[in-house]
Amino acid sequence: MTSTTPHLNSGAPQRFPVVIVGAGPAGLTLGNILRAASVDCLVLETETRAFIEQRPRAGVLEEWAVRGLERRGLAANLLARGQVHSECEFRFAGERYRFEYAELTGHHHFVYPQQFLVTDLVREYADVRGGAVRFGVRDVELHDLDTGRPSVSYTCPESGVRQFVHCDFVAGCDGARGVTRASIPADRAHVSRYDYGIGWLALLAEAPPSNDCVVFGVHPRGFAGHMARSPEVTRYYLQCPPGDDPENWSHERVWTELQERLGAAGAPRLTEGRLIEKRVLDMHSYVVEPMAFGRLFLAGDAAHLTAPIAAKGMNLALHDAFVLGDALTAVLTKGDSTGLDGYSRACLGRVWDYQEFSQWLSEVYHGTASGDPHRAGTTLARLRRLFGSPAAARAFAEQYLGTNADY
Ligand code: RFL
Repeated sequence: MTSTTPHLNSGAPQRFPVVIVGAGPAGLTLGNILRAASVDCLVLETETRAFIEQRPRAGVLEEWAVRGLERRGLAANLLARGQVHSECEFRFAGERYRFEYAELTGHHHFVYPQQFLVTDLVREYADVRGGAVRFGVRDVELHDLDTGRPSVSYTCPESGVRQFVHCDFVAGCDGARGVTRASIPADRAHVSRYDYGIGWLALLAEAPPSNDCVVFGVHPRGFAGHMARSPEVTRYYLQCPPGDDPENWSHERVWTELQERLGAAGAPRLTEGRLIEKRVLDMHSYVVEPMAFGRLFLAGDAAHLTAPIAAKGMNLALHDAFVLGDALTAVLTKGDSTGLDGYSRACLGRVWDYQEFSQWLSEVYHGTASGDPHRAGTTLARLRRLFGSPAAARAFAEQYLGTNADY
C-alpha cells in the first residue's frame, strides 16, 4: 500500500513544520518521534514503498539503539523476531577463536534485517501515527535554508506538477546519494573523506547460516565475513579489489573462496546456496561538519558514511534520529532550541569514535592480505592481544557494541 496525502497534489504551496527528505531508518525514526509528539511533518522519498520495504542492507543493531527504539514504541516486531547475538568468532591461522562479548559486558547485539525495520517504521509512521509521506517524488530541491522561511520543492510523480512545501525545518535523511548534503555551501561545512582502497563483494545467499554467530575470516587471500540474516538467508562478504565487476565472481568462485577463507580446524563446511545479491562495495567514509546549515539538519548517511566494516551505519542513523527528533520536538512544542543548537556536537562524538573503530578493524581484517609482511605481523599481534589480554578484550567489546557512556 502506498500511503499518500491527497491534498498535496494540488500544486498550491503546502506547509508543514518539518519536511524530512528520505524514508530510510533515519528519516522514518525521526518522523515517528515527531508524530508521537503531535508535530506535523512530511516525508519525501524517491523510491516506492514496496521498494524500500524490500531493500536489503544492514542487519546488526546495537543494544542501546534497540532500547532507544523500544522507548519510542518502535521495537515490538524487532524484539519479537530479531535474533540476540552474544558472541562472534574470528578465524585466522587455521584456528577458531570465540569472542564472548556479552559475557564480558552484559550487552549484546540484535540481528534484524534493515528492510524489516524499515517496513515496521513506515507502517507505524504512515498507518498508525498518521504521518504524511510522498513516495516516488522526483527532483527534490531545498530553498532559503539560511532564512527563517525555508521550503522544499519536488515533482509529483502522478501529475508531474512541481510542488512547494514551506516549513520551519528540513531534515536531510536522504542517505549517501541524496541531494540535501549538496545544498550546504562549500564554505559552510567541511567534508572529510577516507578511502580504504578496498572492495567488498557483498553477497546474500539463499542458505541457512553455517555458524551460530557472526564469523570474521582473516586470511592471506583476503577478508571473508559470515552474518546470519534469517534462518533462510545468510550475508557473506569477500574482500576484492575496489571497483571489481561482480560478474568476475561466478557461483563456483564465490563458494570456493568463502570455503577457503572461512575454513578452520573443526569448523563445518559452509552450507552453500543460490546467490540472490552480488554487488561490490568500495570501502570509503566521510563526515560532514557541522551536520547543519541554517534550517537544514542532516542525519544518518547523509551526514556521515561509515564503510560497513564494523556494521555501524544504521546504528549511527538511529542515534542521529533520536537526538534530532527530541531537539525538533523541544523547539517546536516548547520553543527550547538548546537541543538543536547542540545537535551536531551531540552526534559527532559517536560518529568519530565509530569511524576510528572502523579503521582499526579494517587493518585487522585486511592487514594479512596486504602483501606487506610487516602489516601482516602487526595484524596478527592485534588479534593475539584481543584473545590474550582481558583489558584489550574489554576495550574491543566496548567499541564493538558501542556502549561507551561518554559519547
Ligand atoms: P538510507 O537507508 O540510505 O535512506 C535514505 C533514503 O533516502 C532516499 N533518497 C531520497 N529521498 C528523497 N529525495 C532524494 N533526493 C533522495 N535520495 C535518496 C533513499 O531512497 C532512501 O530510502 O539512509 P539512512 O536512513 O541514513 O540509513 C543509513 C543505513 O541505511 C546505512 O548506514 C546502513 O545500511 C549501513 N550498513 C550497516 N549498518 C549497520 O549499522 N549495521 C549493519 O550490519 C550494516 N550492514 C550496511 C550494511 C550497508 C550496506 N550497504 C549496501 C552499503 C551492509 C551493506 C551491504
